[in-house]
Amino acid sequence: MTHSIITRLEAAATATEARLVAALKDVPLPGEILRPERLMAAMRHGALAGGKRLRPFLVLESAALFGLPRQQALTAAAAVECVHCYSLVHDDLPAMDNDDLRRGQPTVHRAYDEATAILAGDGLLTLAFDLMCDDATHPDPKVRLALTRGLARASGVGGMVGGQMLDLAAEGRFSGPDGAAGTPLALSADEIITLQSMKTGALLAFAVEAGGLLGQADAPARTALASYGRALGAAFQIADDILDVEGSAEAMGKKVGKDAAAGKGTLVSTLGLDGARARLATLVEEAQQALAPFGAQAETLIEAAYFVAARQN
Ligand code: GRG
Repeated sequence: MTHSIITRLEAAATATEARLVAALKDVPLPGEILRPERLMAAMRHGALAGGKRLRPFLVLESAALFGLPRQQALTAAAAVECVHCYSLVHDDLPAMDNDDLRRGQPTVHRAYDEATAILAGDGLLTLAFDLMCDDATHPDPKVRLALTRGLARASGVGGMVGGQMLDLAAEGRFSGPDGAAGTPLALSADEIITLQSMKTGALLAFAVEAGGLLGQADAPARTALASYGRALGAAFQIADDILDVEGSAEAMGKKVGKDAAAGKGTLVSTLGLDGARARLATLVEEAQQALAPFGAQAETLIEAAYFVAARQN
């Protein structure tokens, strides 16, 4: 890992957090009546208590390929991070993963209560779309509209929310597509890849595509970014599956060993650890090749693919 990617990740995190702090103030915006203090505090807990800020970093770095200064891509980056933070708050709820720890801190429903955590997640999701529609996101309303729709498609029923639904079915939480109630489904590697591309890949890939939308990139550049984003998203999830087996709760800031405990099929259980590591290496290679048209300009995004594969949390 080079010093430069760490520095750039930290800079993206600092700038995004400043944008989130500004968006999460108690003072109501025009059109709002008042912002309940407890709700805002819970939202700040969910959005500001740590995190790598990888998705905002991807928005900023892909926008930089088209010459956009960081400040001009920051509102879109914060919008994507709000969706990510909402998904973590809701994923940790008792009805979902029932986790006590996230980013090394008590989860929002542990720090507050379940109903407040549900509303904090709802608030972060709606705030994401408020930010994406804001004039500060881009001066051209057509660009803002494309970003807003892209975010909705990546986060919604055919993306993250749909992927979470398939994930619950795979854990056998209820009657799955084959009618097996209460038992984990034996998914094929292809089914796992689809599920993961929805649950975690879609938002990561959108973060990359958002840079192209902000930069009003031409079709070949957008295709290259989409290929990179897909490979990166898949690599991120395999790395997560490997960390769930090999990582420590201390480094991860959350419980590990959850997939095996839930009897959940992952690419590690399907391909084995070595098979999963080999696929991870192939995906990193694919991500790198996808960015070839950008030459040396894409160095940071290429390094990001290596970072995602090698990360310890
Ligand atoms: C509840 C609608 C809904 C969706 C939840 C993304 C997701 C779907 C759940 C997250 C559960 C999880 C731990 C998935 C594994 C991959 C993942 C998204 C890890 C957390 O993302 P990082 O590593 O987290 O980018 P930080 O804390 O760095 O932001």
